[in-house]
Amino acid sequence: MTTHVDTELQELYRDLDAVDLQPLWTITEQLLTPTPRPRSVPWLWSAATMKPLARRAIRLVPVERGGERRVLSLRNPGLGGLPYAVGTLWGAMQCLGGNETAPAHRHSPGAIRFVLEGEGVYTTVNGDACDMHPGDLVLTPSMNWHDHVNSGDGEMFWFDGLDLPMVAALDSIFFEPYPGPGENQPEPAEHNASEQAYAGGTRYADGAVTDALSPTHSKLMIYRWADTRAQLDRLAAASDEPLLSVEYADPETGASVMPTLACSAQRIRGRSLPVRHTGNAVHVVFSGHGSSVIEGQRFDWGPGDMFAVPSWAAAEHHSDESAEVFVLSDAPVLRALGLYREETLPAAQTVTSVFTPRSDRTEETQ
Ligand code: GTQ
Ligand code: FE2
Repeated sequence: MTTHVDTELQELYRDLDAVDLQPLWTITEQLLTPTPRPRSVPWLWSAATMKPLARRAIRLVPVERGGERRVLSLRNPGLGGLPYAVGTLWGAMQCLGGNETAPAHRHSPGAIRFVLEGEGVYTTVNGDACDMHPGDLVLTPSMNWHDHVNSGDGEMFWFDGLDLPMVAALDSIFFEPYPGPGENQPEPAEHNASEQAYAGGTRYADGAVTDALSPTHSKLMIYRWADTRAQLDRLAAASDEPLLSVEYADPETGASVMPTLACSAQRIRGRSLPVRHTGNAVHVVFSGHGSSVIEGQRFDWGPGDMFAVPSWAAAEHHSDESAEVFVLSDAPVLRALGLYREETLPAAQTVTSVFTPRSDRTEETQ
């Protein structure tokens, strides 16, 4: 039996809807969840899948003004088609063939590059040409001009991470092509000027940087793998922990490398306990093989593989070798806003499924 009140209530909902008003009480439980419900899902993109496709792109797609970059973005299937690795982070594989250049531009999103394979590329960051070698981290902070030049004959592959989804959510995207003359910045006589300026400074924090938000970015534009590895070696010699971590730090302030982005390197030699924390992360395997259990799903990985760990997902990592993994996260933003939370779970997760990476056509037809 429909009462008078029911009819009136239906009329109320209809009239609210017609004037663009939404009653909270019908959506409270969707909005105010007990714990974070990221839309992105744990996911892995394997090097075996990405590299043949990147090579086909090198053959078929020139790098030109307009398209700007030959970049394959990690598109998390949970994000409804958005080209983001996780809700707050862009992650991608970028490649250049021999003697190719990617034109200079600048934009409000900040970016980092972690080099995977190849030699010969330098990224010029506001006039400072930074020579890139495998394992190096290069910063191209917000509104800094940057172009990539492959001065060698071989192809090169690296991981790109950007805060683009965060800057887009804040409706603050700006982009400018380099005004010239020429599509690239002039090549300076001396390369690696920032590296020389900050040589010997403190460039890493054991564990994680915990300072409040720094409104600026590191002026050191390149962190060398030899230095990163030496930091991991030092920690490894002093501890029995299965997972060791160093965070790349601004040599002037000790803060994260950028206001929005934290970069860390991990050494895994055993099995870590599961940890969950707020904030999203993308992991990039540099060396060694291992596996990670994320919310009960096992992801097996090796060099060049990239995987997404969404906010509050329980993640534990394992390697029987001495594996090295680069991690990009949005942790500085969570810390600055008082939203960072972390907990270690007491026991290993039960593995309920094993992730099978999607393979590319080249592999399937082989
Ligand atoms: O290399 O400048 O993956 O502007 C996305 C946007 C790389 C870059 C990306 C970019 C770049
Ligand atoms: Fe860019």
